[in-house]
Amino acid sequence: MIIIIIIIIIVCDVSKCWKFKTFPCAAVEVKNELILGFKEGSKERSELEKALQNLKGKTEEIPCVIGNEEVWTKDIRYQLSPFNHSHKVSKFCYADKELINKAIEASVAARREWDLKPVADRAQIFFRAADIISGPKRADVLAKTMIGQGKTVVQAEIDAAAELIDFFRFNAKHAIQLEQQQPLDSDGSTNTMLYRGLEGFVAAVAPFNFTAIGGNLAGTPAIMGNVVLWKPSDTAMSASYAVYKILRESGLPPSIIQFVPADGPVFGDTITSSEHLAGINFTGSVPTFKRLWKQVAQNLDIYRNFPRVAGECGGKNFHFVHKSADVHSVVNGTIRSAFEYGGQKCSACSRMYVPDSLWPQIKQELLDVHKQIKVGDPVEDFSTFFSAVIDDKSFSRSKGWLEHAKTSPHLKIIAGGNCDNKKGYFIEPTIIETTDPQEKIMNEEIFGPILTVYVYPENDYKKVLHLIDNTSPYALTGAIFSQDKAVINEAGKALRNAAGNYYVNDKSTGSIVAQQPFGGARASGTNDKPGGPHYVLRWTSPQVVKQTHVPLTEWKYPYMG
Ligand SMILES: *[C@@H]1O[C@H](CO)[C@@H](O)[C@H](O)[C@H]1NC(C)=O
Ligand SMILES: *[C@@H]1O[C@H](CO)[C@@H](O)[C@H](O)[C@H]1NC(C)=O
Ligand SMILES: *[C@@H]1O[C@H](CO)[C@@H](O)[C@H](O)[C@H]1NC(C)=O
Ligand SMILES: *[C@H]1O[C@H](CO)[C@@H](O)[C@H](O)[C@H]1NC(C)=O
Repeated sequence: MIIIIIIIIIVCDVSKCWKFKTFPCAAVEVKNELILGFKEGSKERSELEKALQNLKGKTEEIPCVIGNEEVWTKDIRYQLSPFNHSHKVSKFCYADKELINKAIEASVAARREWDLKPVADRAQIFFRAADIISGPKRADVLAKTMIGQGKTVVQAEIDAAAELIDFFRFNAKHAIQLEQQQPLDSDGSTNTMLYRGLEGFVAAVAPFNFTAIGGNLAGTPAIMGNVVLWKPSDTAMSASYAVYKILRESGLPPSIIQFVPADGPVFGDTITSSEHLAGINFTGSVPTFKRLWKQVAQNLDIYRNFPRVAGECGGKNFHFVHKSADVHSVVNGTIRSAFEYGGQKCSACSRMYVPDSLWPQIKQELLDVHKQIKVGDPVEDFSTFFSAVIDDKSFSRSKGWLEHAKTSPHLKIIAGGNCDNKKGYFIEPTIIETTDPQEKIMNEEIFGPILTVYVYPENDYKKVLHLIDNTSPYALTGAIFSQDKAVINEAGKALRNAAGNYYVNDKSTGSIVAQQPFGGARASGTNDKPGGPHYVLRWTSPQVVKQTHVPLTEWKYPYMG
């Protein structure tokens, strides 16, 4: 009993809790969602198989949702299944400028009431949505992520179930806990920090590669009292709409999140021309992010507030191998990091540095594993390791890199190298060796299943650390493999600015909400670390209220006497 009371005091500083009536605030206990195994014969597997079967050959119709109204425009688009592009997964429409402006008006009109709701009430909606995804809708969201975005069972599970559920639960918890961070009181007066939403709307521009990111981009600002225009990715439409509907089913009022599929530039131009733009939460490419930021700068005079511009862009993530490394970890970690989800994660390893002494062994093991990697249809065959890349644009980009590798004098393909888009957008897992560590394949983002290795003279490792830091404009993730403590220390210092998420003896991917909050600096983005407690602060504009409870009795100061 005593222990419980002490915990309550520590967790929520009781006096403030009473003051803000959020008691019992210590009750918010959140754990990471368990990742299910989907073994043959398990309940989750049979539910998933049923959900996949239900979607087979079907085309879902997805409208724009503005306020409470489903709207169709004439600009019709289709989402294709990456591994079977003759399957139209969804039919949707682009909102035009006028409709986007309508969405802005509806949002702004709904803002005040939403922002005045107690945070605990808003958070409840997201806890409920997390429970629905964790339970009755898990299979549906997973199946849509698999068929629509080409994910395997496990990749869909860690994204559309585990990560999304974690984002909703932890961000709701962080939002509630933030209320407990309050300023000091003084004799005769009390001070209160009100965590207001931003005055205006937040635009959320989501990528295709994580169903969870779409939900978080739109959801987290809403938990904090903001209204949001969500532009889902064309190639993640079906899973995004499922998440949107779950949020509504969980009690999210209309107009808090507007579901606005749109052409990127039309969306960007329209939101940045509104005086009500209060923030942009973006995930996508560097050029698109820079374009948005420049538009904001150009329109600065029209805004009521300085819009907050936050973005996560790409990466050119490295694995650095020291001669003291455990070779099995290097091989297993690199295969997963470089090839899971076809390398379409911003954290995927795409450049590796290996000492010449270890290269023969590492190369042999990489080639052995490479032979076992199954690429194909993740629905027909659950043992598929990864599937097709997302669309024809992505396919052409990877194909271009394979052609480059075949013609560049510094590059040699040692495994894979082929591609085929007859049925789906398939790229073989490809391993390339480079003799030039500054070859452009070592510094530009690829976003496909292509890994390039530079073999260095074992004793030059200090130079190589410097090289890693200076090769690419990105600084998202990176890993070092070494059993030598001094080297681990030294590398940590040399690579301090080379990655926002840095791994020692682990692969460069796989961050988990609340364990490894995620993000990088340099060209990789604004490093706001979604998945951590700081993240919610980006979406609030606090107001401090000082209230004095005694009369003001003087206007003169003592020194004047
Ligand atoms: C691919 O999609 C088409 C159109 O929905 C369908 O007829 C065909 O059976 C699918 N192929 C496979 C292998 O699922
Ligand atoms: C990968 O890890 C497994 C243990 O899970 C080990 O048996 C295997 O040898 C490793 N593979 C390689 C190529 O090192
Ligand atoms: C997802 O893909 C986009 C490109 O569309 C990329 O910019 C982003 O970094 C990726 N995010 C993650 C978490 O993989
Ligand atoms: C916006 O949300 C995405 C997805 O969670 C995240 O990657 C990005 O860093 C966010 N921006 C901010 C301000 O946190």
